[in-house]
Amino acid sequence: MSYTNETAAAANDWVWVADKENTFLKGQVESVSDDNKTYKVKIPELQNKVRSFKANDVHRCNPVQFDKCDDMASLTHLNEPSVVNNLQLRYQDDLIYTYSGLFLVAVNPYKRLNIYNKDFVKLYKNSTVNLNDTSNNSESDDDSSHLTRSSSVKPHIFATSEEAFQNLKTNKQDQSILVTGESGAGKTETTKKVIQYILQVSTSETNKAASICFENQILQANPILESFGNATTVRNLNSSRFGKFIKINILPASNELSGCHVDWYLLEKSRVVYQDSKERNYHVFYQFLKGASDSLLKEFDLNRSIYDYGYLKNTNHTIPGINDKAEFKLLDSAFDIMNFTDTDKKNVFKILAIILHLGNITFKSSSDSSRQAFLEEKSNKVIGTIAKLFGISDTAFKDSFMSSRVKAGRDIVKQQRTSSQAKFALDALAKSLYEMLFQYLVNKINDNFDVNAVDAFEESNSVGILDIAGFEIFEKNSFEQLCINYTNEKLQQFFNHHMFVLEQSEYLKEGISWQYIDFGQELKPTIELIEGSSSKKVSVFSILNEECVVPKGSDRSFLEKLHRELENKDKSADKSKEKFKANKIRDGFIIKHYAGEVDYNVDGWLDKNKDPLSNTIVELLSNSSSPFIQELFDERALQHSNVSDSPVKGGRNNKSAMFRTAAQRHKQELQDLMKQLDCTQPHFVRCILPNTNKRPAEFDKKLVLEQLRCNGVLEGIRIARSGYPNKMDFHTFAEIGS
Ligand code: AOV
Ligand code: MG
Repeated sequence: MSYTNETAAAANDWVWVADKENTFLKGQVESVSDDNKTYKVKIPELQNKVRSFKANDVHRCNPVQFDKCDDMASLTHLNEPSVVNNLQLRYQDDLIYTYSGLFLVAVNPYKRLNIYNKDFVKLYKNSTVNLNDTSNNSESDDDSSHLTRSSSVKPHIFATSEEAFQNLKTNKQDQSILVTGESGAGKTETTKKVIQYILQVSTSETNKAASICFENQILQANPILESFGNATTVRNLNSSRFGKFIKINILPASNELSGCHVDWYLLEKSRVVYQDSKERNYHVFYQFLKGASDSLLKEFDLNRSIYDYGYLKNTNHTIPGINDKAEFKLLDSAFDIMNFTDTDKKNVFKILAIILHLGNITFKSSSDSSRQAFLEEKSNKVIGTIAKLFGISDTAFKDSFMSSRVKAGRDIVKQQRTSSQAKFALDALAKSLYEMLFQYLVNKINDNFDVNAVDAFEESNSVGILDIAGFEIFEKNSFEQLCINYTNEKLQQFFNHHMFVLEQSEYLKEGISWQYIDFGQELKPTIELIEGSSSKKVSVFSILNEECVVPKGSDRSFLEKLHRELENKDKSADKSKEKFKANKIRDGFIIKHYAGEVDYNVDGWLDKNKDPLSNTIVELLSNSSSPFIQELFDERALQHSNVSDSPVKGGRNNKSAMFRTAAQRHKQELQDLMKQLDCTQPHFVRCILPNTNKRPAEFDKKLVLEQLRCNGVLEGIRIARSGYPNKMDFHTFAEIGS
């Protein structure tokens, strides 16, 4: 990538040159061709060999005084190799935090650093400076102060947290800290550090006991969320399989914590029934089986052996450094601190038990062409156990997944399912149950925060911390990747727009006339391609939703329709069509995202988008004799009327308008999130994975460079460089000049 405003190198200059093996190497320019298009460069690391390079692959090195600089925006020569090199030099010295203009870049150290203790909190507390004090802004009609990090303290997540905290207090404005990065890059750890810092600086002196109690509850939400929402993956032993936005409310005048709220997004529910080899199911299943008392397990007809459960037995269940039994104790005490009663806890464990049993119902197929499902002998006992735990009859439960009701003319007839259909119905139930349980837990946590929230005369403001997976480009990309990449596209748009507003206001302050481009607009066509808009009705989501309701809709018909409706055959002026490409060879389509082209494969999208629970099962469970199960499914019944296997009867279940597909739900949740973020002053943290071996002191330049491209750091530099490259207020400039 070449950057505007980057000065060209001349003979004798030190430069970075592209190199396949090393990503880039340092060299000295021997000569430049007359047309400035080719460079001959001598490379010490290659025994002083002289090689030719195209101008685009040659970038100037920075003078040595910029080595390990705190803010990469201050580099004289701002280019990809210089940015990566600076991060690498700092990483070698355990300087894991670096600024890049508005971003705080955090490279995962993969080792415990002694930089988060109380002394560091003290160091960063009150360390911000008021930007408005240093500039002559008397003409500005903006009377709010902007407190920013001080250059006297080193880059740190505490500095970013402090900046947010002080701006909240001074401007009485909500703040947000947006943490993104790939899996294993350190988002969740970073989020915990922000919360730790905010809680430590916001504890009230006047009401200390209550404040400490509330602080403890906020901290204890985490073990619950991690037990149920995290799992061991190849990339991260403690990978969050959901996104979250935690808002901590603070009273600006008294520093007092006044409330907390958790929102969650995109829980990976497929993990409940299927995990790749070397990965695990959600932590809580192992914690529960290893840590629960004998009597509790007996009550739910469970034993301790992980190998006895279909949804767990193929997983690698002992993970170095993770003690499930001890974690169960922590979970249990977190439940107590969050005011879960014994009955609440039992209800939660009951759902886990039901899910484990659901994975043990197995089938045989009839040998004729109907492939009709038959229960294996041992499954009858399991069905009895589940039905008892659910508080419904055995036969009704069995019926709900062994057969479906279909319309035949005017009649509804019962049709036996095949083994794979029956298994699908059970897996769908297990996945939905788990998601409902997760929702229940988050609701309980939030209710508890509400009850304990401080009733104050003064209005509170919040610091919201977003911990959400970054952009993903895998070998095979599915619906989940589209949702996460769409989210990141929106967040990048938010960043670009924010940068535009800030930059614009700088120019206005200085009275500079400048047509600054809103780079947020650049992302609009891709976003519209995915979610549609009032002027663009046909989008990937709209076509997907439509195929989920039309009779005989399938992944294939969805793909054909996508190709038909979105491909830019007529080369129309519709900009969003430029972002779409059909990929007929790989049964998919390509979207040009800001971070790169992603090839999506549509296998299973209709199932992933629909609510897979049948109405029969929802109706059955909403009439359970267990009040807890009834309550869980009552809510669901209200939202449910997807004609998946039978038309919904009248009565309380008939609220068809409320049913939403996964795409509709995510779009709405994201819109709500963006609305909230729009009202905040944002702070941006980009976490970087230094290597894929989870090892300290190992810095893979290529891997880091790819992430900088995907996570908007380099995009941020590009935007910054399209404005004025150096900024100095007029008075300082005049002083230097005189
Ligand atoms: P993630 O949240 O970005 O991945 P985590 O925050 O879980 O990644 O970090 C992964 C692991 O890296 C942690 O378990 C720690 O071992 C280590 N780590 C990260 N940050 C630090 C730090 N500041 N100090 C020490 N160790 C750290 V994912 O949730 O998978 O997208 O879905
Ligand atoms: Mg995480």
